Amino acid sequence: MAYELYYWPTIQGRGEFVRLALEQAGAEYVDVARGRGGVAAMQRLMDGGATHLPFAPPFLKDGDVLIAQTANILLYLGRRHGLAPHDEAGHLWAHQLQLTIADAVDEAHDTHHPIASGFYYEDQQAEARRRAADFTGNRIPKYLGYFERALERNPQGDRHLVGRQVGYCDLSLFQLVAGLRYAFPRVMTRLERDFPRIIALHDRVAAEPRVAAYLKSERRIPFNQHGIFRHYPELDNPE
Ligand SMILES: N[C@@H](CCC(=O)N[C@@H](CS)C(=O)NCC(=O)O)C(=O)O
Repeated sequence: MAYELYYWPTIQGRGEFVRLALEQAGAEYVDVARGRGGVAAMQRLMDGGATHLPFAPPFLKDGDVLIAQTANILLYLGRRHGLAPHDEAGHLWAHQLQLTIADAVDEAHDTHHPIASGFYYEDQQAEARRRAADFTGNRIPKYLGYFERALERNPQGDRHLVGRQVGYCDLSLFQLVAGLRYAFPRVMTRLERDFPRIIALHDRVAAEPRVAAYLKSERRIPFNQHGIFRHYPELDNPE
């Protein structure tokens, strides 16, 4: 039976981390809200149509199993599709890395919405500038420095974050880099030379046959100004 992925239909957002795992696994899935069911089908589950109620998308339905929270979904898929180690320590390490990527994604979002998601960007622009200056000056280097070290210390080689084959953390790190490049191109141009292992991993993931086919397909919608990663030139502070 095909997985059902529920996510907002017009943005990559957090759904993209799940899509990349499904695509790399070669798993059959239906992107429900992009299809005939639309957002209404997604809303129905959140409004009480499910026992294990999701708070927010993305969520994944596998028959009777309904799972929300991006890192939790990837924990589930990782085990089933060989995208994470099976032993407990390796499995938890992959989950830890994924939760850290999730933190970085939250902070990337907060650069353009530092006060509240419900307010317009224009009504929090001054705070956004301050937040983005800190994110680009301190937080991106700290997060990327951490993942660079994690790659360097992988006992099975620096081509992957965990183990010796492409896993869901590698796919997510690829997506984090892609998002940061879209949102902060000038900052990233300046920073990337400090993180050669991450950039090499990004390029290898993009060249994985299933990922490459996905990136060229219509299923991969472009980054846009409604997603988590948004490009506001005034926030792309290269200093
Ligand atoms: N921690 C959750 C965050 C989920 C989340 O914030 N989803 C967004 C879309 S990317 C949403 O629709 N949020 C609605 C809300 O928070 O009210 C995850 O990683 O899945």
